[in-house]
Amino acid sequence: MKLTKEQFTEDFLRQLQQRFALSVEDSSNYELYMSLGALTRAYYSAEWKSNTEVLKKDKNKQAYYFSIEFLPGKMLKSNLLSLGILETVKSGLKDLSLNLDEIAKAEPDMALGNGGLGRLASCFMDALASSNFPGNGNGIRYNYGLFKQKFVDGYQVELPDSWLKGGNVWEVRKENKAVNVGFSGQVYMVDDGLGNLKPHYENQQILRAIPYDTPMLGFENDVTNVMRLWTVEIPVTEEGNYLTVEKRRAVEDITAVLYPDDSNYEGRLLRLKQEYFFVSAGLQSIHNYFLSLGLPLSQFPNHVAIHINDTHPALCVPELMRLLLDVDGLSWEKAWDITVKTMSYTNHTIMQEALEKWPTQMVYDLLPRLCQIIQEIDRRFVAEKTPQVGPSLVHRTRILQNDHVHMANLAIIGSHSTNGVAKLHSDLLKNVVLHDFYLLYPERFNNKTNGIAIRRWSQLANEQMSQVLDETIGRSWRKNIDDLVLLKAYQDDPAVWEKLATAKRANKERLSQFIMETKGIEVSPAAIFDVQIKRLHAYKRQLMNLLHILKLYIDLKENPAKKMIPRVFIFGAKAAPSYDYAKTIIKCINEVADLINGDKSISGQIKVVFLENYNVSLAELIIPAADVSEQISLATKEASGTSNMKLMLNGAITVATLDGANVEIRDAVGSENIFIFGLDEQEVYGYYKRRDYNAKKIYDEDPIIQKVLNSFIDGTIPNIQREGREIYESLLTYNDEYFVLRDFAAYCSAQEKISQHYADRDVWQKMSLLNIANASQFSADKTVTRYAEDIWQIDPIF
Ligand code: 26W
Repeated sequence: MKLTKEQFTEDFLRQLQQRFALSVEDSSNYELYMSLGALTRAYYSAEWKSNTEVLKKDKNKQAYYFSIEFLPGKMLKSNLLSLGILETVKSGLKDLSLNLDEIAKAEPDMALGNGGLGRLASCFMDALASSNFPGNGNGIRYNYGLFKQKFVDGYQVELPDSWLKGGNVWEVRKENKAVNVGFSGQVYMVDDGLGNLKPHYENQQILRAIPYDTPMLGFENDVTNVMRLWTVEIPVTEEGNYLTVEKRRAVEDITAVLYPDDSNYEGRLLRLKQEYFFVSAGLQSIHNYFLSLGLPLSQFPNHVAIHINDTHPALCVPELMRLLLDVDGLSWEKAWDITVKTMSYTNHTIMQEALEKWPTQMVYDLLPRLCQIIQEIDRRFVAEKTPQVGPSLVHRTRILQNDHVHMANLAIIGSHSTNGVAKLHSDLLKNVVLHDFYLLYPERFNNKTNGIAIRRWSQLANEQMSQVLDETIGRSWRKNIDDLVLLKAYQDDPAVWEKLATAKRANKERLSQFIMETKGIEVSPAAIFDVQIKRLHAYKRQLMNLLHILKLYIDLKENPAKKMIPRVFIFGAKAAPSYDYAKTIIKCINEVADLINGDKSISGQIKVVFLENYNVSLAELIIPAADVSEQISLATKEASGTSNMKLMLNGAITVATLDGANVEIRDAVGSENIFIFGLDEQEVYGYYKRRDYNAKKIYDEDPIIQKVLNSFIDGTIPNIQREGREIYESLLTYNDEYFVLRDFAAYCSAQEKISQHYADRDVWQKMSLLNIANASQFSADKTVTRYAEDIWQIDPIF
């Protein structure tokens, strides 16, 4: 949009007065933020309206991304960037002696997600709009987002995230689009007098689902899609509807809190309620919209694509069947054909403990009609497939097994596409994890490597680097991300290396200051900033990072004259509140940090910083300052990873196992510009097959590992009597589930190589430059375009 600075300041001052009756001098950052947000909303409202109208008139096919998590972070600056007015607003505010970054801090992070899966959903929302696709989100408006993390005595403590308490400028409540969602009771099929069986419900609990729409703006293209999030309310009925406090609470609980588990399935009734609630509300609203277009139902899949983001929304399959059967009166065959053509599914993890399976009885009690439909889908699947492929394959792939509903099976059988999120991961799905389904439906399997919203992770997060890029290759990369490759032409240009190094240094200084302010730890921006930021999980092996830190520390203690290139090890990670082992690792990292940071004898050559409350905003601060990107999961365990892509884009060099998208990052940058180490997929499966992994033997034969592990139980690290023992036992008594000890030596030598390379500034800068230059292939714009073309069959329309 076009906006002069003068127009902006005038609009802004008016907003401030109208909203809060305040002048700039008397306003808090929060008031300034709310006014700026409201003004931004006003700036995009016309285009939002016209987009909605165009879609309704042209009846274009739209995609709906059903996800139980979205993790957008802050939206003020990204909306201003998309509108093309970020610079104007910045300088307009400056004229008023205000600072946009300070004002933006008043916005709470919208953290309705745990980690990779939720952040990916938000990167996709950005990419869909920016690539002109009509694609919308559908999810839950949790009153409380992911918990806030605090450390008390080195332990993680969780605090509630009441992000809505100050109001949310971006959302719009759509009362007239509310729908009813029914739970429990009994259902009977009754003849409607015309020979059709219709469900008759008794004692059903009816709840109201209210949508809140948040526009998702495309980058400088006037596109606004919608992320629709649902909140539960108690319906007001004509005869009145008095509920006790307890009953009210039970209802409101449905959209009260985000479950903080990112990989551990727990069969909790409330979670199942959440899943059905947003699935049913979303599908009903899509169904209503479709009916309003006046098209025959057979056309449904030509106008609607529904994406099931992991299994949490897999009830989309039986719920769409229910609408087509019970509301529209279609035959089973027609309804099934439409459903399969409409649905597609992404798998995000191979971790067995994350696979959802609900007790059939629980599904029956909560969702009796849906359970009938699931049973019928299962019955027909068995009847159709058994003659084709025999009973044992059918037995392994059917939806109902051992009195449980297997959600992945439901999602695969009820959709036309199943994809993994990186090449390696998709191959594992085909060949190992979902091999039986691959035998049944080979044509349904495909790969869609994850991607990131490049604009947020460069233009917004890293202004310093973006400016160097502008000066070097021109500004076109800001819109055409592929133009980042133009940077390759400068790979041997010391002047460009120098500029990029200066930008990195400025970002490191900014982070150092933050570390000083929040943790009181002094770190030198001249040190290597070595970063591991992701959820805390045993398979991600933060523990291996810690063991390496201890090795370096022990080395320095034993050889006081030794000089190393100083390193700052930076961690950001939340543990699921019920995940004891992950919390143990947090405590150990914190104690090691205290020990090392306080030890004057090593002259500050190592510092360890565990930043609290890792979230999107903190990622935006850490990533631009990183030199080294730790991607060290056990091969086969990390489906893709996406922080690996963000760090690469910001010029960090990756130390990685051949896991997830690391493999494709290596292919993109070349083996000489990444540090690969450790077991590969074949070797990991070799150990599983032979069952001959022996951690104790590795320990017995390696004096360094002995020293490092003994430090956990011999008092070297203070205050971890219980935790140190737990770690020690997990590795030696319980045989080191994620092969940390097996990969440790290779990891240490990769780390040594990193130090050597860093010592040669030119070598390092060139590697860093090539990482930036090759990052565009991981743009979410490309990823969603592949989804649009191969899976959803939607066209760019705006
Ligand atoms: C039932 C509990 C539960 C909740 C969330 C199980 C599993 C999940 C997610 C699927 C976990 C997740 O976030 N997976 C991550 O997805 C990212 C986006 O595709 C990948 O980059 C990560 O590798 C993967 O761990």
